[in-house]
Amino acid sequence: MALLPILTAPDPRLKKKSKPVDAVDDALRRLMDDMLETMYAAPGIGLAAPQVGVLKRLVVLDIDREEVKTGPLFLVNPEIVEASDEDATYEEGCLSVPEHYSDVARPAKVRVRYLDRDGKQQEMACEGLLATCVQHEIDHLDGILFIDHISALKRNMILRKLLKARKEKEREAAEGKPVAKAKESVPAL
Ligand code: GNR
Ligand code: NI
Repeated sequence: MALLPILTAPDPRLKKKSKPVDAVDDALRRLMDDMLETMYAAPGIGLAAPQVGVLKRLVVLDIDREEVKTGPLFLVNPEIVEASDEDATYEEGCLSVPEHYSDVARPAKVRVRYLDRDGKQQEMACEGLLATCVQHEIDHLDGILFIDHISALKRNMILRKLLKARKEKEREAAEGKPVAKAKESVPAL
């Protein structure tokens, strides 16, 4: 098992359409296990393969709330086959859009068809947070982030902040953070 680095916006790989998985084999199961471990460590309730730089239609999920407890779920080539007319709004976040949250309206109930960990076709009826999360993850497979569902003004503000935070981090890494050294040097003054 291994923790995988999670890509953050703006990253061109998060905007790409992922390719269908053609075989559910041991290599794919290994990737799913690493994704699940990465998701728990983050922590998050879902993770799509493109978030770890793998452009395959693959999602892991584990929702553990009072209303919904799913246990770990592995969705290969997931497809929405039915969606309710009625919408539900949740405040969404994303591991690829760290520290930003926005209300997003989506169909309140969906039916999803997918291949499970053994490559067997399954269907699952989803509502509440699970319905939101499944749609959020399938969006990732199509290069769509939750910020693509909000106003351009708000989206661009978030993207600018993420870019600024990344540049600051890169600059600190390049200069070497002198925190510990500065403290040590105080008594010597
Ligand atoms: O951990 C996550 N929480 C979350 C909350 C509301 C709506 C969607 C999500 S998914 C997110 C993890 C993530 O980024 N998955 O792609
Ligand atoms: Ni996400």
